[in-house]
Amino acid sequence: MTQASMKDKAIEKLIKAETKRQVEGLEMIPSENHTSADVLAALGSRLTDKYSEGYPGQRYYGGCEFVDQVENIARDRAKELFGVSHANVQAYSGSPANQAIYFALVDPGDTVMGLSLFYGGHMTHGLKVNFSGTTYNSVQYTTDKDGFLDYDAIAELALQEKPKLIIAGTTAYPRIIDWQKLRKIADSVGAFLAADISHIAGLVVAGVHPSPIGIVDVTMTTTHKTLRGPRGALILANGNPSNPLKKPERTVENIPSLIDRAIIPGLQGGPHNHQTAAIAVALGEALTPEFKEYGKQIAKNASKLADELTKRGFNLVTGGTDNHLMVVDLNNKDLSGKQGEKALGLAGITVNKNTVPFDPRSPYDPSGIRLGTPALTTRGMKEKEMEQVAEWIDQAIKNASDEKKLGNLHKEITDFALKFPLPS
Ligand code: DSN
Repeated sequence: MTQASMKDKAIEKLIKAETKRQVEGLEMIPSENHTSADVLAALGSRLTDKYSEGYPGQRYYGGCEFVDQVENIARDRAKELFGVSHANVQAYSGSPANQAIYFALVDPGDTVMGLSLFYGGHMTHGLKVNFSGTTYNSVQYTTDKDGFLDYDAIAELALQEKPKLIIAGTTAYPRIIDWQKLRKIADSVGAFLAADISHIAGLVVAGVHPSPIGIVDVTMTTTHKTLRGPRGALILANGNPSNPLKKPERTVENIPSLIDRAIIPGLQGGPHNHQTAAIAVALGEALTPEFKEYGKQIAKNASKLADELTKRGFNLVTGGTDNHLMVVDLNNKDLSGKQGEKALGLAGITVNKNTVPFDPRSPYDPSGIRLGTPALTTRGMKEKEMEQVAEWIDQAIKNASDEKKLGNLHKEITDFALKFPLPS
């Protein structure tokens, strides 16, 4: 999409440079994607000018007749897409959405349980330096030595610590999450169970990953990862219709009201209406049969890429992937994750350094890299292209200390990338 000309040349230049970087390279950070032109148009609209604290029909500002309709469309599409009776679409992004879940369901000092960031969880799942680890008594579970969730160990820890809330979700876990097993664990100690499906929401929509809806008490997802929308988040639940004006008791049935009250007045002010409109557009796109095909192709591409990397001697955490991402341990390649990220970046392949389970190295320079296929799949790449991508990753890692060779690879990759335009 061509950018409208801007008066602010300093920022315009940087927007163009970033667009060129995306177009000419391969974006393989698994939490990133390329949005449609309609999503971008909604984000760049006059809706950003409007204040509308409250919810449709219950606002604290005048002039909300159109943004009310926008938010209702976004909520209705979220409900239809995930099969729930209530959706809150106002959280500014994933971390604020998780904050709202804690705010709604537990009190400061209560025990909460989540997967450690260093084993594939998220900061907001109880990291000691995050609000979730400082406000609450956070207990963290890990994976087993091979990187798989160890449900017996999680069950034992839950019995020992008696959390009031278990937040289940991942940012660097390549396997299927067993929601039923987590439900049993939560029930064994009477805890609320929240699912953070930010990474896998698009796969859930496509039927590639089981949905937690109907099993967990509340589900959160960001809208900008495999769901391919703008930055933002959805909080989804079933239960009594929301009454955000009345403080309800903390029961599963009251979760819609508890969440709406946690967002406003609990944590946020005015919703970002341009973002809500863009979320509505993305959810409309996600409701199409083409999106389901897209979600399936993401997983097929990841599986092929994992096989091709394994053939080339790469050591994948858990030995492969069932979803959109993989974590590669670079120890056997005599490179750190930081060195791997840099070498691949110089070749035009963007990934991020990542810890591996029981990583002996620091998170600032861990042993692994994390990569995935959502953005490449959006550009129309399929299994055939994944073979080529694996070969380039191998070449870049083998030549990590040769900047000239990496520069040449970048040129080759750019010629290839230009054949797969971003959405227009
Ligand atoms: N930062 C996101 C990711 O990259 O997975 C999680 O919020």
